[in-house]
Amino acid sequence: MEHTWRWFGPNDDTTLTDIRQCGATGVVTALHEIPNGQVWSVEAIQARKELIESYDLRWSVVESVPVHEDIKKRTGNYLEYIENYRQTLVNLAQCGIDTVCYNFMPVLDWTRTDLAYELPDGSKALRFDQTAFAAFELYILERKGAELDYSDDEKAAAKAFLDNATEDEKNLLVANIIAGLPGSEESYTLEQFRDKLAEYDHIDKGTLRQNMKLFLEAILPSAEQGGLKLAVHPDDPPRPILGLPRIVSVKEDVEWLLDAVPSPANGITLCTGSYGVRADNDLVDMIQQFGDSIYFTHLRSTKREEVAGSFHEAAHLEGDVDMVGVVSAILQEEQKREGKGRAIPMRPDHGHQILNDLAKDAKPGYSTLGRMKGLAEVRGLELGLKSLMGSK
Ligand code: DNO
Ligand code: MN
Repeated sequence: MEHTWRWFGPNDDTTLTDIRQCGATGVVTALHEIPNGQVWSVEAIQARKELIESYDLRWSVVESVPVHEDIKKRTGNYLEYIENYRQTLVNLAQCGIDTVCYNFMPVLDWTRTDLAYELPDGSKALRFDQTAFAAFELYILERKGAELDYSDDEKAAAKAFLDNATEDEKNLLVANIIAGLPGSEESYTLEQFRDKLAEYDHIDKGTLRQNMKLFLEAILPSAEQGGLKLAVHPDDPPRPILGLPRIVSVKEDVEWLLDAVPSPANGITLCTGSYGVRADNDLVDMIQQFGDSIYFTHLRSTKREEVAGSFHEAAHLEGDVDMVGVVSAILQEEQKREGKGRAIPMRPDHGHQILNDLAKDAKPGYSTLGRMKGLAEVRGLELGLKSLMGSK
């Protein structure tokens, strides 16, 4: 595996020097300063690449080139945005970058309700509390039709949650959901959020799939020509929320995707923390099945809670993800590729807020020390497994 680290650019508190010291050799980043939908110029890409290389690191993966909402809905300026996306891919390829992560989640990127969930040892984790989310959806957002998705017991629990919450807690819950987590391109007020959701009223799963297929058909030939691999990130959490369709959540979705637009440029990001929230996603099985279409991995674990749909982020080698099984399946896939292509880039994805980072205003999920711990643990696991497998 190639050990990489997500870096949010020159303003990130975690510096490129820190990243090297944490044990990564590759950087995962994006030109976050360029507004969603605009072309990334060769000059801008090249300058960022040279900066990274001047620290003896490599720009391993672009995460993400964001997909404009108009493309997902096929409304407004979608044709122009698709063309800009294609041009950005051509420019990235020209600069020698070969892997691009993206996602196709409507309106929101990843979603959590609690960004400072205290664990028994005093560290903090990110959490998705389904009851809090229901409270938001049913009684704060008051989305039409949402009540249909909930049982009477769930509604009562959501109501009780809200009755017990202070104004500050309610405001924080709303902000956590709609203000945009690190890496999200969008951030909304409650009013804007209602409008954005309404724009999807006529878009169901089938339509969203069709829109994704048409988008990929338009960009994949250029990606393929430039030797680029696209790696779609799964929905997080991996299920429909807020009445929005979600189409990259389970194994069948990936089967559909790879089948709908066959191309060596059409691949996936195996994010174990996202897919792993569902007990019916067998990660080892997915790695074996999608093997040569996996171009990037996010390794972390989650712990499902008692209330269905609720989970929090666990330490990298704990929780529900069988990390030993996952890493050994990835290493077996790499063995199969022997000689062809490069090591599969992995990043520790999120980490807990621990030690000195607890006193800092760290980006949710992206504090330095928690990710350093996660990377170190996964690297140790990898080294041990490799030695058992008799490979280097
Ligand atoms: C969260 C991330 C997501 C992911 C995007 C990929 O930490 O895994 O923000 O980067 O969804 O496009
Ligand atoms: Mn991820």
